[in-house]
Amino acid sequence: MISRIDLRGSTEDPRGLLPRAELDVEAALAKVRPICEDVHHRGVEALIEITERFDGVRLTDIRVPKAAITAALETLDPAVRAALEESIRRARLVHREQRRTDHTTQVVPGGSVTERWVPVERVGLYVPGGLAVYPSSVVMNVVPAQEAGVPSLAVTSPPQKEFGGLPHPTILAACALLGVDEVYAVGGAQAIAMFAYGAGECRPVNLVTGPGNIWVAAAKRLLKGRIGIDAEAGPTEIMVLADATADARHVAADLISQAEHDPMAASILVTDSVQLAEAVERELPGQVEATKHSERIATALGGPQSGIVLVRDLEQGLEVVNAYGAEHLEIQTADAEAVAARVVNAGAVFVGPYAPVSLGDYAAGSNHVLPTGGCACHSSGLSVQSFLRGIHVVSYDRDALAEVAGHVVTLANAEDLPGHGDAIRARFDWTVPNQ
Ligand code: HSO
Ligand code: ZN
Repeated sequence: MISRIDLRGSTEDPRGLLPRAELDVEAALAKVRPICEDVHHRGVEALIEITERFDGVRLTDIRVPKAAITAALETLDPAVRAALEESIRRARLVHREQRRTDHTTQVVPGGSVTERWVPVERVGLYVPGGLAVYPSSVVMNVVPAQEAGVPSLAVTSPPQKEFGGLPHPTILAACALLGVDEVYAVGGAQAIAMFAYGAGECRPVNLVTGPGNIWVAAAKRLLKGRIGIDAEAGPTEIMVLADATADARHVAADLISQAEHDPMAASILVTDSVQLAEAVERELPGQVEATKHSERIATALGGPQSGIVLVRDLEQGLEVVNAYGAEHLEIQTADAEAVAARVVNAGAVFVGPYAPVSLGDYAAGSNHVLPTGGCACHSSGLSVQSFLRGIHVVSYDRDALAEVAGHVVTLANAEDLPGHGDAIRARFDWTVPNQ
């Protein structure tokens, strides 16, 4: 059901030894390019045709009517509504504290640099609608954007045949709860093109965030530059670092929980306990069989991207963890806090026996749009920061400029850019020496 990788005798860098599902985004580019060009040139007409081809839905309008959004909330199961409201409340608590305040550094008397944090003006949020529907992803995208103060925000999600060509009603209901009324029934690469170029009622956006499939990732790669993007999301990953104190039933359940997303999902247990490894191996088949999406879970767990990694000790375990840079990392060890403090590469860390990834997926307050594919080594998950730009505002008076003028002219000349120096010298009637 799940393979074993024994690194106990290995002294090699674990990077090359850990399997990882590679998404061939480059190959998808060729298919995505004509779709994006078509949307660029023909706008709504192209969107309607492409949507009919890929989603089997003939849209009359790409925009979801406001009445449909309101109706979705009215018919939402009250328990789901309460859960979403709590998820939103917790996410707001955490993301509100991520807001940044402008800061001014007085460099010299009369000379200062202020870093002004300014929200992106218009953002497009992509909410996938493939194997599963993700109202929780609406929360995770919209809350940080709103807390950052983004003034204009649109959501798009693929139309669903069984819901009359609208996005899934729980997605619409989540939009309603969050006060989002600009929603489009467009998915895939064409949705990213719609955001980038604008089409019909959808004005172009500055930034697109949110997870999606390979077509969405390819369109993001193609259109990056014209628009900002958060990340090219790959299949989800869970890594669990556990010792003999961990409960095998919990570990197995957590590995299964993220494998449920995608047959390409990666579920990896890293442990120094052969006993735990064996117990998890025994536990998995029964739990997999008992759960709804057992087929795709079995594929994910049995795939080369998943496995149980045996390590000599937690020291080596941490090496593996930091080399892999998992999207989600659970620490289920005796002194979980201390071990977690030594993690430097992970999208999010879940500490101890009562912080499973599922909690973070829905209601911890943390964000679940996280870097995959090892991108955690250089990138963060979605946060208020993702929707802000820091603008340096430089303010110098005559005396402050005079004080540093000589240095600027010297550096300009050292770079053979005398025109730069002259822009300084002109302000002092060319009295600053040209050296
Ligand atoms: N684990 C997913 C997020 C999610 N899980 C949404 C359930 N719904 C990627 O972080
Ligand atoms: Zn999940």
